[in-house]
Amino acid sequence: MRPALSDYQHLASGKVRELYRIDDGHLLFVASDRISAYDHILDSLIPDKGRVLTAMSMFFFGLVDAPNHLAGPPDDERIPEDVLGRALVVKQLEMLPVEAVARGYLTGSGLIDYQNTGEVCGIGLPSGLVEASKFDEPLFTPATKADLGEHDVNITFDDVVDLIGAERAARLRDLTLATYAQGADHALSKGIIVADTKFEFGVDAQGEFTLADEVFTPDSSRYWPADDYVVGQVQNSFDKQFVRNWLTGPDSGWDRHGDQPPPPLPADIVEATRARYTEAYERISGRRFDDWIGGQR
Ligand code: Q0N
Repeated sequence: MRPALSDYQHLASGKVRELYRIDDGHLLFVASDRISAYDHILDSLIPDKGRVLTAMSMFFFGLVDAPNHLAGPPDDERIPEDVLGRALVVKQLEMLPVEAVARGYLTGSGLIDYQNTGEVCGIGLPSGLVEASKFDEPLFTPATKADLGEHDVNITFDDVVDLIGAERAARLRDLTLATYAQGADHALSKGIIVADTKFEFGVDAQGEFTLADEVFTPDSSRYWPADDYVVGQVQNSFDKQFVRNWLTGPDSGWDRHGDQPPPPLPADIVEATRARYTEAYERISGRRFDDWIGGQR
């Protein structure tokens, strides 16, 4: 008999993820079907999104060399029925107070900082870079976690040294860049550019640096279709482009710079977005999403 979710103490909420306490040393990490766009959590759910992202994260935990926080299989008996397929039993870690970001391309807050200072996180860059420029070597661009609803703040490597010490900072940088290279090289071989990604690391009871949270999902990373990559312009999002186009197009009636929440998505936009998530998983993993847990229920 599986437990109910209400048997577990709720510990933390992200925009679209939740964390519960199972017991001393174990947590339940739950991915929802919620989706965000333009810094809003939409009222519409994307069916299967939580299961797809959980399947993707599991695939990449298996692909990369870094130790991870998994503490049981995806069908673990400690996972409640109603979150089966979108929840994982994980080891409780001592989390590092740094968002470990790796960037292979210049975009987002990296581009803003570059345009203002010529640097990203204190790293001086050549002049002439533009939106979506590929770096010669990926950058470690740490940030500090902001409160819910706020944006993370980019910090320098020296700031990381001040937060966790020189030895841990160097280890965090090296592990972040090595892990990004492994995941991004694999995704690119399947036609998806992972422009950047954010990891959360913790330290386990043995002092080992351990990957936590979700890894290489389109929520923690920018996924771009490799076929359409053009330097100098904003790239399409592999997963959210239908949502963005509809929200900013003539049919939504929504002003993204105004003070209203976004309207619910039409069913065809929901379905197209669901199909994009599934396509990304199937292309990257080489597995069928129907074979993931919960697919036959
Ligand atoms: C932890 N966060 C931030 C889920 C994601 N294995 C762990 N051990 C201890 N703490 C954490 C983890 C993990 N994963 C991670 N907060 C605590 C992101 N959360 C926000 C809420 O939803």
